[in-house]
This record gives sequence, C-alpha cells and structure tokens, in this order.
Amino acid sequence: MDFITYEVEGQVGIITINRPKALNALNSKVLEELDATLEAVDQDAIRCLILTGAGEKSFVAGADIGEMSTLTKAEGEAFGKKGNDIFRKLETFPLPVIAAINGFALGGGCELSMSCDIRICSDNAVFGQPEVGLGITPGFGGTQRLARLVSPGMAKQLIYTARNIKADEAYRIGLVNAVYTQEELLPAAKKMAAGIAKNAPIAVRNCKKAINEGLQVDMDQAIVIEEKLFGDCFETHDQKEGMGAFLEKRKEKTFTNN
Ligand code: DAK
Repeated sequence: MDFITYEVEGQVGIITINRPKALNALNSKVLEELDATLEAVDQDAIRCLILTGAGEKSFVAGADIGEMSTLTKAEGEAFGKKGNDIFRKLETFPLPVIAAINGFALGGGCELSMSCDIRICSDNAVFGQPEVGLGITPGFGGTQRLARLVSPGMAKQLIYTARNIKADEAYRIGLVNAVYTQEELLPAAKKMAAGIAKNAPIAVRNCKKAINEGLQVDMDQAIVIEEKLFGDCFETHDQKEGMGAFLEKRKEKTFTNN
C-alpha cells in the first residue's frame, strides 16, 4: 500500500490515510487502497476500527482536485460512484468505526468522516463542503449525510455558502461528539475503541445495523428491525456470558463473538 497504513493494537484496527504531502487528499489510488484495507480487516479478531489521517494538519483535505479537474461527465460520475461505493461500505461495515479527525476535513474528507459511526476531532480540525466554490456538488454523499447528521437547514447553509467551520462549531452543531487537543485525540479514540471492544461484538454489530437500517424506514418498521436484531443475540455464547456474569455477580466476562 502506498497511501494507507493499517495497524492492529489488541482488538482495535487503526486505518491511517497516509498521503500527507497532499494533505491526504483522496485520489483513485487512495480510494482503492481504502477499499482493499476494509476487505482485509479480520472481522473475527477486530472489534472496532479507527480512521485517521497522517500528519498534524489534515484528516483528508477532500477529493483530489488535480485528478478531478480533467474528468469528463462520464468519468466524474464513475469517480463519484467509486467513492460512494467505498464510503457506503464503510458506513455499513459490520464493525463500528471511529473517525479521529486530526485537522482538515473538507469536501470528501468531511464526507468520509460522516460515513463513520462516531466522529471526534482535534482542536485544529476544520470542516466544510467547499464544492460549490469549485463548480460541483458534494459527490461522496455530503448532501445526504450532512442533512441527516446536523439538520437540513444547517446542512444547506454550510453547503450553499461553502463556509468552513472550526472544531468548536462542529461540536456545537453535533457534527462531532467531542474535541480534544492534537496530542489527546488518538489516545482518546483508542480509549473509546477499547471501551467498545470489551462489549459483546455480536450485540455491538447488531446495534450498528439497527440504528443504520432503522433510520431509513418509519418507526413501525424500525421497531421490527430492532426486534429481529435483539432476538438474534439470544442463544449466543456472549448473551449467556453477559447475563450469566450479572447473575453470578461476576465482574470478569469473556466475550468470544459467538
Ligand atoms: N486535492 C489535491 N491536492 C490538495 C488538496 C486536494 N483536495 N488539498 C490540498 N492539496 C495539496 C496542495 O495542492 C498542496 O500541494 P503542493 O502544492 O505542495 O504540491 C498540498 O496539498 C498542501 O496544500 P496547501 O499548500 O494548499 O496547504 P495550506 O495549509 O496552505 O492550505 C487547505 C490547506 C486545506 C486550506 C488548502 O490546501 C485547500 O483549500 N485545499 C482544498 C480543499 C478543498 O477544496 N477540498 C474539497 C475538494 S472537492 C464527486 C466526487 C467527489 C467530490 C465531488 C464530486 N463526483 C464525481 C460526483 C468531492 C469533492 C471534493 O472533495
């Protein structure tokens, strides 16, 4: 891999977009490598992923403007599809994914973070969808995910004005869950990931599925989705272990993902 590093620490996988000279901008190669990295994650051993960017300035400064500048309409659509397919793979990936946003998260970078389950950022982070200033719309799901994550009115304001916002404003509007100093960001992401990893994996994964799928349908259907995923946890080793530990007043629990 030229532009992605993947490290495993215990049960946590850390994916780093590693193209710092271009502020980790997403060209086709980065997207392909991100796709291949996700495909290679050992879903039995790993219980939570962290996605971050290399360097101190940038998470991802967007799709690669140089590469996009000469695209035809058909090529633009194909590039958009490539990104969208990968971002959707991340969004629906069975494991939870924490975006540790360590600087610029512009355009495709903001969109990438919004495909993750949880966003936390450093105090130098900058968010925005600058696309209309470049003569295009957001192309990796920004119009859809930003409107769902914050509010339609706030998403429209940010997208139409192409205005960048800093970490504190991103926190205020609910785009990120927490802001840390640059030094504290990755340790905080790892601590959160470890907190997730200690819980029953089948249950955590079913929660992700229930929340994601339930948000796409009305409440009656959403509750049925939850019922099925709730029922799916029973008769598993981990359900017996979790409830057994409570009943036996036992602190230690061993979840096996079975
Ligand atoms: N693409 C390519 N290179 C980039 C880049 C980007 N998005 N962002 C930064 N770089 C490169 C710079 O060109 C520079 O390279 P060299 O000149 O050193 O070779 C290097 O990174 C350092 O950048 P700067 O020198 O500009 O650094 P500064 O600290 O001065 O400024 C900045 C940082 C983030 C404010 C600035 O670099 C900047 O404004 N970058 C562009 C941010 C941006 O507009 N991002 C949104 C890109 S648009 C679609 C699919 C996808 C999309 C749209 C449609 N379909 C096909 C439907 C997505 C669109 C986008 O993401």
